[in-house]
Amino acid sequence: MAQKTIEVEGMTCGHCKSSVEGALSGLEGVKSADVNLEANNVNVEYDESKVTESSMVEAIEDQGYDVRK
Ligand SMILES: [Cu+2]
Repeated sequence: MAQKTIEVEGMTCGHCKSSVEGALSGLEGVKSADVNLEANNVNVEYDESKVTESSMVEAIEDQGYDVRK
């Protein structure tokens, strides 16, 4: 199991938090996703044999947020 903190721009409220967490949790291989609104990031625990960082980034961007790379 791998863990990563992804920096995300544009999350402002509980709705943003649940959109991003929901999108990530919906990916196969993501065990948990926890958004920190104050830090503008999301901490993910995932199985790196099942999901790549780029598909997680894509899932976040699909919700309308920018990922700081
Ligand atoms: Cu919001």
